[in-house]
Formats: sequence, structure tokens, C-alpha cells
Amino acid sequence: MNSSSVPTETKPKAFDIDRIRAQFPVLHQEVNGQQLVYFDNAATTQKPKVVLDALTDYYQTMNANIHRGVHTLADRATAAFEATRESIRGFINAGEKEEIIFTKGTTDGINLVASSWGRANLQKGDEVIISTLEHHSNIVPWQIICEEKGAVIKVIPVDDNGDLIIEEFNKLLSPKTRLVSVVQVSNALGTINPVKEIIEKAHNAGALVVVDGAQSSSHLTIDVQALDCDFFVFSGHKMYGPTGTGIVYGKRRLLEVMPPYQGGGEMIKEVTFEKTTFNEIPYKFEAGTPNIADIVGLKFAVDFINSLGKENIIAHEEMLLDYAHEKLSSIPGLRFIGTARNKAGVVSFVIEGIHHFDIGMMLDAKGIAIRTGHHCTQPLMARFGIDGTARASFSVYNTTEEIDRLAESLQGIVKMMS
Ligand code: 7TS
Repeated sequence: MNSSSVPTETKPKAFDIDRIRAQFPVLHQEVNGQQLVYFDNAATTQKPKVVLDALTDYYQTMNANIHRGVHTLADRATAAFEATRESIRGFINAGEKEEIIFTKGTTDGINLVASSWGRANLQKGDEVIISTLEHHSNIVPWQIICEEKGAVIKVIPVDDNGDLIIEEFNKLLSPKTRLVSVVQVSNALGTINPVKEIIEKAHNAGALVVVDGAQSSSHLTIDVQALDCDFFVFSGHKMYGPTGTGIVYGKRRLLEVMPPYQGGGEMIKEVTFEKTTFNEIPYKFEAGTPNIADIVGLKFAVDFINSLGKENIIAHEEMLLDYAHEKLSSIPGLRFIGTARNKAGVVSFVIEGIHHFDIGMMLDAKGIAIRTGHHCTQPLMARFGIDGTARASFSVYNTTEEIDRLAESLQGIVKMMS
């Protein structure tokens, strides 16, 4: 069937940016006397009203501790919490909801995998491969566990565009490789890594793969079964959900034999002073009272994304990225850091003679929020011989008019500083 024969009602709806922006109360304010432009989405996204309302509704109608109460509110809270687990399962197409573990965020999730899987499986001389693009949270947990176990970290290099050099990855893989942990979308450069290829190659070498999905979950369509990754770790707060929410997806057969990450309530079957038996997955990894309200709110963020359609979000962000590259390339002295073949909506740049911190401060004075610094990727910055960049990262509610304001403001800053 060609597109002209598709009935009107089944065609994708036009992307109504005004309707989308209307759902984000925080965007409708002035900062330093100017209409706010929020371009720090890679750090955390803003939250739509449905998520804000869900938090209030949770506290007003069902607040209780979960899984352990016999009363009605406890049942309601438990049902709402578990509904998010099912919603996240669908969002990343995991096979079972028991494979979804709630954490505080990506950092917490990678620490869970490194600490639990790493402690049980890594031995002296084993190798863990990461990449130059990694956020500190996908470097430091591996350094800690590798040091403890006498294992060795190997690093996939990047080329001058910020693309991983896959031939070097091929060379690093060996029978000693136990695990590969790579980011799917770089927070600092926007590079989209070929994780499916990396996973296939790692599996052929007998290694497991962790994917850091912190930046990809809201910008790409995620299918953990199609990817065949062993673990997929991401943050709810970077996909329109509340802060303090994160997810570890892990394959059931791996999670079942991994030791607990933390001990305490909820994660046990039976405790005596002599011996404790542990709960089933996912509860084995969710010790103590979790972040119930925010996890409940996270489901509404997933619903929000689904209501727009991932393909529409991706198309909008690609359009913004192309527009920003075109607009910003005319700024005198501006150099993009990160020009990978495949990029998500992140534009990192430096401007000759102006420190990135000053760029950030001067843009803030004009109501424009960007991120400056090393973006928790110091080894990557060192690779490019810089100590940081100015970074604009886009989201579903950003517009080309906002990019025009960024470009005009940068023009003004360059003129003023020259
Ligand atoms: N991995 C990547 C790729 C990230 O971008 C981040 C956060 C993390 C892991 C850690 O996630 P968290 O939710 O535990 O903090 N990135 C950023 C950023 O780019 N600016 O602030 C946080």
C-alpha cells in the first residue's frame, strides 16, 4: 500500500509543538528577563504536567509502603508501582517484567551490575572493555571492581569525529574479555554507537555486554531482545520522568544467579541470624523502601513518550540537530566537538578565545540554559585535547526559533569578546 492510499486517520499525526510545550509548565517562565530556552536535556529533561500530577495524585490518594501491607492503600501503591515495571518492560521490549529492576538512576544501575555481577564473576587477569566515550559512571564502577579483582580495563579509542574505531575493538576482544560495557549515545558528543554490532562481536568472543542507555532511551527506539544485550541501564529522569528513578534490565538467567547488591528488607525470603535466603528477582535487587512515588510517576512519562510516538520524536530531534549544525557553523571561531556519522540531538562546541564556562554564563544571562564543562567524560575531553565544551542538547519541546536565539546570542558574545 503506498502512502497516498493510507486512510487519513492511520497517518501519523502532525507534530504539534505548541501542544507539546503547553504540557511543560516549567518552560513558560522568564529567566533573567527573557523567555527561558532549556537546552540542558542531556543532564535531565523537564517533566510534563501528567507526570507532575501523578506525583501529587500518588501522595493524595495512595501513599503507603509497597509489597508488605494488608491494607487498601498498600495494595493501590503496590499496583501502581508494579504497573510502571510492566510499562518499562514494554518500553524496551524486555521479555518479562521480572527482568526490570528499579534503581536511583544509571549510575546506581551500573554500580549494581559491576558490584554484583563483577564481584561474582571477574577474576585476576580478566578483561573488561569500555570506550573512550564513556561517562564517568561507566568507568569508575569498573575501575573499582577490576582493582579489587585484579582484572584489567581496555578502552576502545575514538577517531577525530568521535566515532568508535571498531577495528580497534575487534583487536581488543580476546578469550580474556569477560564483559563489554558501552554507551549507546554519548552525552558529550551525541555519537550513536553501533551497539548491535558490538554486542554480536562480544558474544562471539564469549563476553557479556552492558549498554549504558542513559542518553538513548528517550531518543532512540529500544528493543533489548533485538539488541540481545545482557544488561541495559538507563535513567527515568532523562526521559521526562522524575529524578531518582533508573532501571536495570538484565537477562533472567543472569539476574537469577547474581548475588544481591544491597542487603535489607524486601530482598529476603527468610532471615535468621545464621543464614538468610534471598527473594526472587527483581525484588532480590530492590532492598529497602524504593522511590515509590517517583517510580509511579515514571509510567506517565512512558505514556507521554508513547502518545507522541518515538518515530515522531526522533524525526523532530534530527531536524533540530541538522538545523543547529547549520546555524552554529556560521559563528566565527566555533568548532564542533563530535561530528560522528550517526548523531543524536547533542551539539558540543568550543569557541576560540572564549572559555566554555563564560559562554554558559553569558547565555544564561540571556535566558538560555546549556551545559558547560567536561560532562563527566574527562578521558574523552583529554582525547580531544580540551578541558570541556559548551553543550546544547535537544528534546521534544525544543524549537528552531530557540536555536535561532542560541545562534544570535552566540554571534553577540563573539562580537563582544573580540
Ligand atoms: N551515562 C550517561 C551516558 C549519561 O549521560 C549520564 C548522565 C549517566 C550515565 C549518569 O546518569 P545518572 O542519571 O545516574 O546521573 N549524564 C549527564 C550529563 O550529560 N549531564 O549531567 C548528567
